[in-house]
Amino acid sequence: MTIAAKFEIEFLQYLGPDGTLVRDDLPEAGRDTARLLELFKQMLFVRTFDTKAIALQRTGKLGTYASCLGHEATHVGIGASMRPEDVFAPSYREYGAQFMRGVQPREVLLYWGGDERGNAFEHAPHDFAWCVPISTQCLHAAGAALSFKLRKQPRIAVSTCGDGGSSKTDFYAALNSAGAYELPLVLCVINNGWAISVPRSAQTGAQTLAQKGLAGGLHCLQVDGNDLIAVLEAMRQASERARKGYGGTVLEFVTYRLSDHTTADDARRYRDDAEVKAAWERDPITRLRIWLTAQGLWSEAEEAKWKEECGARVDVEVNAYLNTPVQPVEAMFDYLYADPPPELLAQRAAAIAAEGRHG
Ligand SMILES: Cc1ncc(C[n+]2csc(CCOP(=O)(O)OP(=O)(O)O)c2C)c(N)n1
Ligand SMILES: [Mg+2]
Repeated sequence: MTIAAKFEIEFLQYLGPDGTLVRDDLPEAGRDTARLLELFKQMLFVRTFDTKAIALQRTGKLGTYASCLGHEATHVGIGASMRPEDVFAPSYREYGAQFMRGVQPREVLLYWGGDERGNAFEHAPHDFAWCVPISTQCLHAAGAALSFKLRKQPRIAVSTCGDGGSSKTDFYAALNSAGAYELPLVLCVINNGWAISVPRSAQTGAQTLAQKGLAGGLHCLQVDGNDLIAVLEAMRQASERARKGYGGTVLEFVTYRLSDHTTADDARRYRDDAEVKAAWERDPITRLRIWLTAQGLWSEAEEAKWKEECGARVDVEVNAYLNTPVQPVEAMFDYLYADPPPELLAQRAAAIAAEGRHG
């Protein structure tokens, strides 16, 4: 038999679910304990924010919201691995990555509160807005990566999509172009086990989602997405390859969606409690807390103090959101067309009249 090609997919993990190391060849990301501690604190902040956002939605102060519970290590690790001049093209729940890029929590709240001004990130000028049409952001990132290559800039584009998103043509087209043109693109597939009510097992016949990149000639790696050290090391490898001109990477981060899909969903209708309970055993925050505590870098008292500070910081953001004057009703018509068609102009006038104003 003649073999045309052979492939293997590596699974990267350093810190196991019980908070102990599963291998002793720690990469730089695992030895830089000061940075790990900062990122752990950031993960706690993200969880505090997420809990508050759900409470806001439940009390009628926010529209539908997509929780990031359980994804903290993957999200924070991705954002922490990028340089300010790079470009991030997210889907809709990667707040942890976005906060590391400079997006403000108040902007996230504005967006989910139905105010598109939340999309205009004051301190993350290079990044794309949230992208709800599944995986189309992968193509935006590929386009950005192509422009970096043509301009000979040492920048990279990073995009995130879900396990469900990795079934979309846009994802395949993005990885194909990255392979064909050797683009500085990092495609992060965040495999959280579910695409709304579709489980990973029904999503694809592929053994791993990482291997999808093989078809495009990309570097591929499967990563424990609940292990911050593994996330940082995987991102380092992929970013270095991209920046040095060796082309793109597909990283599959294996994590779990501990929440409902969004606040408009009730996952108890299609998901076993036992599965969720087992997933909590792999929680990214717990395992890093155990490890940092064992290193003498963290304690219960410090956590209590930090959580209080997180709460206060989140309150400032929530107040900024709640105190943002709402846009005039006609704003929803004003950024679609340079010359709106007559039907829209009529609707615009009707909306203003319904508010009791004359526009
Ligand atoms: C093109 C397109 N088709 C369908 C939808 C409806 N939709 C919203 S989220 C979602 C599931 C996405 O699952 P996954 O990619 O795993 O991401 P996750 O929500 O788990 O982060 C679907 C089908 C959409 N937003 N866009
Ligand atoms: Mg998913």
